[in-house]
Amino acid sequence: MARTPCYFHPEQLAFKPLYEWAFGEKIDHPETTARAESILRALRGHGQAFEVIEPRQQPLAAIRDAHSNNLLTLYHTASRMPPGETLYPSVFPREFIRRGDPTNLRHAGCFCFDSGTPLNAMTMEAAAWSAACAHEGARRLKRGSDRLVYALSRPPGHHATREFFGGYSYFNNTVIAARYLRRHGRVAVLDIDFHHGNGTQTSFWRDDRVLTLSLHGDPKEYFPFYVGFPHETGQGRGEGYNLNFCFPGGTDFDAWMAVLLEEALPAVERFGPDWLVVAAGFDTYHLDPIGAFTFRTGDYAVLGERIGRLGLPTLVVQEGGYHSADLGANAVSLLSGMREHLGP
Ligand code: OKP
Ligand code: ZN
Repeated sequence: MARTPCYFHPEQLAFKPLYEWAFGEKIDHPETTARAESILRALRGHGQAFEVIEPRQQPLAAIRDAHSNNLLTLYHTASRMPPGETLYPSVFPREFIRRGDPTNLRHAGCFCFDSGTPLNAMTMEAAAWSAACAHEGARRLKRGSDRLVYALSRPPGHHATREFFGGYSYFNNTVIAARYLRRHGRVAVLDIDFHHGNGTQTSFWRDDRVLTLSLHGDPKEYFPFYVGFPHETGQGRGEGYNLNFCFPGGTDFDAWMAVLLEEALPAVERFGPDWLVVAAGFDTYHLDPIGAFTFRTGDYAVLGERIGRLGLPTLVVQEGGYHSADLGANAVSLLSGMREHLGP
């Protein structure tokens, strides 16, 4: 019985953000290596259903297509930092935002939008391998022998825009995968992370071949604060091809699921995509330290089953989820639900 291919590269664990400045408060950084380790353990524990595969190469051309030269140059500059040193952008010069020098790390704030996304010598390696998972996952899906593929991308990506990193995101793994699949048909991107996928929305803002949908905590209250509202529907040819669904803190699975079933999934079906990319965050979990919804482990299986019922070839790209201990179980729950329809 065929197993679901799951992409992960061990170098993704070489990057360890230690702390975050959150509104002036120094907190332990939520985006730890323990997250990926929890998922790996769970996948390997269900070895009859999942096969962990190392991506073979960093997709540098695809990364360059999705991101500015400056962003790559900045990460390369950071690669030469002394090991053990970390840079937190803290000067964000609005007036000189277009005049940043990416070979000067003190200018990092020109390419970044928040203070919680550090740079060090390993950032580039880990982020490039994280993108590789999504890119090779997309290529594997395109081959046609699997209807479900999982990219264990970490660090996450959905907040990164073409020119700006932030929200723990360096390269937008979901965008890189969707851009690859777009060459072979129409793509729907469904973002189920607790946070709005602003980088993904921005990247396909004027695109009518990629439908972007995001269900998330109301940006009035939650990161990224400035973007992710329902009136943002795209522009030009892309008008009508971006959908945002906002929920207040405390939202439970049933209320969220009602909107998915009545609005989001029908919109996907009307669009009629050839490919589905799910930006899968598990910070909707009731024990998550950042998110504010109350989903349970079993809920993700129900969610996976409903998404799988669309019958579309599906790439799941890992995004957030910060309750490391249960993260693996939650990811396996979602994927197992999807396998009911997209399995072998
Ligand atoms: C990433 B993902 C200010 C606080 C910012 C950022 C949350 C990023 C979530 N430094 N908190 O969508 O799971
Ligand atoms: Zn999130």
